[in-house]
Amino acid sequence: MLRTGTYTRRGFGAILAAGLLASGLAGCGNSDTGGSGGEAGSDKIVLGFSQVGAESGWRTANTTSVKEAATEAGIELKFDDAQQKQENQIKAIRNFIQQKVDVIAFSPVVESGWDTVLKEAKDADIPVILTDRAVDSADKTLYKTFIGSDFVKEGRLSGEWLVEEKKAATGPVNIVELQGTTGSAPANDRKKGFAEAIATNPNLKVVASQSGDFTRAGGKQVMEQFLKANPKIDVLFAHNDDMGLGALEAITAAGKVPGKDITIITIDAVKDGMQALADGKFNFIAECSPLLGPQLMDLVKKVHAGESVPERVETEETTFTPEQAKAALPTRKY
Ligand code: GZL
Repeated sequence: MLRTGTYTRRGFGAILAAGLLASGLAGCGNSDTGGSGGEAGSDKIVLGFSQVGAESGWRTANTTSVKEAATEAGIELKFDDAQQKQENQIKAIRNFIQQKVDVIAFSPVVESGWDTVLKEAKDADIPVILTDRAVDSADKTLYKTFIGSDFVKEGRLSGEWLVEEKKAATGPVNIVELQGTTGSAPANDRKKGFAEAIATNPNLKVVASQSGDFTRAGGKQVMEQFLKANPKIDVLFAHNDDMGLGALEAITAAGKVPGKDITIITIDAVKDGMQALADGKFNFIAECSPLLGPQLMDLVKKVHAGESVPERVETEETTFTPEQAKAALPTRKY
């Protein structure tokens, strides 16, 4: 069953269109990108958006940003929550094609397996924008642009901070790693960037690495296993705040002090993560901004108008220590 919500009353538009057609007053309706052009008589762009799910604080903030920006931009949004299942995203994209939306945007839950459905969108002359996560398709003509973060850099910044933090260590520093969703671009790339950075210090060793699927529950469950199997854990590197927050429960239940007995590094910088950092339970966060909505809507308008857009639009990001988190929290948008 498809979880699709339309953020304007399309049914009302159909009745209006029938009335206008009967009276010969109907507007043009169809856009020049093979789309429906929104409600009859309006030149609203119709955007079909397939979201990964609602697995983390980051995702919730990203969904809010997309919905608010669509309203602000006067774009009719058809939104689908795929509950972290690729088959649901593929169904949603096919549904958008059938409805002849003007533009499709989506955050691919995993990197692979998109070529067929993206070819169907291309054949239907509906442009596609990748947001947040990337795909590994060799054919770059299957989408117009990508907007999001450099995940390798986020992993590298996390590793570089740890190298500096542990440079005085004379013996092994055992690291456990909570990976994001298996096969997803952020999980693959953050792991890569972190591993490259810590390779400069042979004392730093990842002794266990497993997916917690970007959720708090997953982070807690896998951290419990790590603690049982590894007598000496010095560092936790979690690919997002939510898995780190779940791991906090397991660490304290095991009688250890997070931020002191175990150094904790995470990525995202959502409010709950920043609070844990300010409280000294986390030690470092690399930011990954979910506020992609406004830039996405600008790209949607340009792509719909047939204007050229950059191949890749990267978001500005930074990193935080506990002191920086305390200063940033009062004005944090997400
Ligand atoms: C990153 C995004 C990741 C976040 C997680 O851009 O895809 O997915 O880091 C989220 O919190 O679940």
